[in-house]
Amino acid sequence: MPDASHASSPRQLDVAIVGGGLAGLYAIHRLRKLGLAVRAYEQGSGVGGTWFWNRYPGARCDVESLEYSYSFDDGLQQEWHWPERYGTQPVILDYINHVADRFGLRRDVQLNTRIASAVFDDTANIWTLTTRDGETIRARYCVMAAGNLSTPRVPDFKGIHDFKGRWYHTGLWPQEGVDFTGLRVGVIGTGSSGVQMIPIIARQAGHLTVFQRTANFSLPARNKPMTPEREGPHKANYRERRAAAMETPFAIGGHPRPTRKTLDVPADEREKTYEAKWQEGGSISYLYSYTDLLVNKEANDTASEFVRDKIRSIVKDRRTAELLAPKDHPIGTKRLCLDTDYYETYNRPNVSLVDVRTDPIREITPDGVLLQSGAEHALDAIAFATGFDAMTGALNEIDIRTTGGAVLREHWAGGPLTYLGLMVSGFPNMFVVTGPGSPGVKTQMIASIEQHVDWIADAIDHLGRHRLDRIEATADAEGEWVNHVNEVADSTLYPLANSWYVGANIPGKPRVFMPYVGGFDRYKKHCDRVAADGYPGFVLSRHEAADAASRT
Ligand code: N01
Repeated sequence: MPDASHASSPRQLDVAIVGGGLAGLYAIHRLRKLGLAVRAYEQGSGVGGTWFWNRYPGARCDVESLEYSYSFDDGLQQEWHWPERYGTQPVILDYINHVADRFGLRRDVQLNTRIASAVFDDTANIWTLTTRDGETIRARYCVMAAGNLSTPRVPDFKGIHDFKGRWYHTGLWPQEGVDFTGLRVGVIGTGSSGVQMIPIIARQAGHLTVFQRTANFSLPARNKPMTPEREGPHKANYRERRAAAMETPFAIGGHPRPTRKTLDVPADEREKTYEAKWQEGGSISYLYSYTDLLVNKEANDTASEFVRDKIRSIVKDRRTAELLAPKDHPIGTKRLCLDTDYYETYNRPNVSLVDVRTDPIREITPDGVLLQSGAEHALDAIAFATGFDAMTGALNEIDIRTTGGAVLREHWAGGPLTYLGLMVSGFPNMFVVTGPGSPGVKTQMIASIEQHVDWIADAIDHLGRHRLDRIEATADAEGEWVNHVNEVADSTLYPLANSWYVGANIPGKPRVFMPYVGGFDRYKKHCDRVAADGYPGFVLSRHEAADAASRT
């Protein structure tokens, strides 16, 4: 029920921020420094976004923690100690809470609050946001920091609500955790979440059945404790390292750029390189073996086949190994998974792999999973690792419109349209952090968050200093940018994969390649140039109503 007490006194802000994850928190910090009244609205009962919700067993970042952390404050990055090469979900959530406390951000975060609608009044030049509880907020600017992988999706399986056991989704994992000891457990989905979770659940469960529709490439993470020898030199040159990361396509430093094309290198030398990278662990290093792995199919085949052979050498049952060896997409064109003992897990006597590509799931029965063939797998619990309505899901769940008649869901009906991934034509003063059309999800995400929030803060500051109060992307600039994003994607192997990058995991979602894959370095330079040149592609103006008000 709407709470009528809110209705009479809308909160007045300079900037309303939707989301209290890594992006929303940094936006509070950065925009507050401009003297603006800001507030973030977060649907969770704590800050942290992705790292608040994704508490499934084994959840861990696949970018090294010395990279995957905020860079905006040197004191913060010097004092925080990461205990391992890759942060676990609890450690990353601790870090985010530490940041919230250290910079006094909590006072500007409103938890347990879901934004239901955001309406821009073209005449008054004001956004009005309404929460699910009926509170209204009025703000000059709106920053959508709602996340790219924040709308969990469980497939619409018939019978799911009659299942007698318990079921879970990785992105909505219970805070108190789940004890699978001795149970017959099914995991549906083998993307990054499934691949991280499966080895841990296998150690607890009586029996684990993995339902795989598409095999994914996974590389060993080779996680290990942080050592002073690793941490000390990194922190001694932190600023230089961060700056160097900005000059790379993935915004991740520490990996020398490749210089040679794959097929220019003799096969035996290539094998040695792939082997060294496999032993080193991590995905960037492997994809950085040669310059052309993501643009030349023949080159990519050599890297893909190396990993398929590794899978065949680890997994003892030949049929299982062949099912696990991906053959439908080039390596790296879907998000590469990082794992600890994923393939080894299939050698356990209590783990079985079921191919639901050839024999799809027909329905969930009260007792388990029923396949089209009639085979039934009896289960006590099901863990859905079936992913998210990525990149557009969170914004499309909010009713975003203008009094002039623009409706975001309609504008994006054929796929998301943005200029630079930062703004949408027809929706003035609404910024999107790391949205579709930006490289965010293809990079070290916190670097992309900082780059976007800094750009947004600079734009708002620029408006204020020029006595302007309205910025809007033009339809032409948006169209040209969307074409550019597509052209860049089409020059790579990415479109060969059915991935969430193209919305393939959501039935009926328009198939559009959403991230910008031209590289963080190129993208950042372009955004910087746009700002330095006075924001071509945007219309900046002083709103007439504000003008009139200032004259009276
Ligand atoms: O989701 P996904 P995710 N029947 O979409 C399957 C980030 N992340 O949560 O490929 C059967 O990748 C689906 O099959 P298919 C990271 O960016 C990061 O794992 O559509 N199966 C697929 O196997 C990642 O890419 C980290 O054929 C069905 C799986 O479910 C992103 O989040 C950790 C099905 C979904 O895989 C999403 O990863 C975790 C159906 N009806 C996540 N529907 C780290 O930092 C879907 N599937 C390590």
